[in-house]
Amino acid sequence: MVEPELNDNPETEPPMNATTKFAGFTLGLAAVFGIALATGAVLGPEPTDAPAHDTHATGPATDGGPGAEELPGGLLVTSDGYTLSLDTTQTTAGPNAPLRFRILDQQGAPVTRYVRSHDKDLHLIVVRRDMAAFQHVHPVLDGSGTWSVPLDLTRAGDYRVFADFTPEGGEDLTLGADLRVAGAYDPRPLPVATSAATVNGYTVTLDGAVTPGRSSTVTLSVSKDGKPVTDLQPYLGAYGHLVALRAADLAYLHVHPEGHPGDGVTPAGPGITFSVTAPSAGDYRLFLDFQHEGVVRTAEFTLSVPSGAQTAAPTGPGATPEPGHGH
Ligand SMILES: [Cu+2]
Repeated sequence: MVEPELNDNPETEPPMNATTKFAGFTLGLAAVFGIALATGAVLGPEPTDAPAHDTHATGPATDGGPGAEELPGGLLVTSDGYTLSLDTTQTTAGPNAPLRFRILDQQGAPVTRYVRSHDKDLHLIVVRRDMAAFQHVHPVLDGSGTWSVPLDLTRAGDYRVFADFTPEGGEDLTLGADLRVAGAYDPRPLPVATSAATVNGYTVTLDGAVTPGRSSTVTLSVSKDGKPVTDLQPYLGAYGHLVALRAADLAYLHVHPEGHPGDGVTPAGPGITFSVTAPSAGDYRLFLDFQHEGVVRTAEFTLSVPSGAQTAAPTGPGATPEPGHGH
């Protein structure tokens, strides 16, 4: 049993120094905060209908409406008995930061057997929470069930790590976990919604109508130097791989390419078509990986999904971006 030092006892009068001044300041804040909490308790919302409120807050959705639908992917670190376990949840900024993690089963044992999907056993998406940094990488699995991959974490900030996989004998899952990257963080606002994006001399345009809660079709068309690209190369079993995240909470959407290379009907560009289900209205960030001339590039879009059915990207006379508006 260790006797606490005198200075740890708030009842005593220790010599005044920076530490105790700070402690006093903290206590003062706590007192103010405590008052605020007490006031909030008194003035809290709906003080008279507590029973109905409690039932609503904790009960399952039973009306069959949108609330009853399955939760989007990526919001949970544990789902269906599987857990995404990062070896470390905090690291320092750097261009070659090693990430190690495991997928644990219900017994806490690392999963070593997976069902391959889109050419890989596991897809790892790493996104800064403001969407200003994106990586889609494929870690390597060792015999003990530990995945590892180097990440480019040059830019500090809070990141979300998504593991998209199917355990042997299970359903496909996307689990998400937070990764904090220490350093100076300069969060960026979400770019405005556009129907065209440029990357390394390529222009990608977005067309389609996205309806909240329903599978919707979007087509991304690739051109270079003003000419449609018709010789896209297969990447991950398709002519493109699309990741879509809800801006407000980074919900990870289900996206499937339509058709696949070699099926006799799916062209190698310029259009790549996907089925997307947006769980709600709101802003989404889309990241399209496509391969051409041996290089994988990523085109990024902001997509605003309105309430009800409307076109995601304007078509007709209004579709041409106004001169002087960004890219
Ligand atoms: Cu992947």
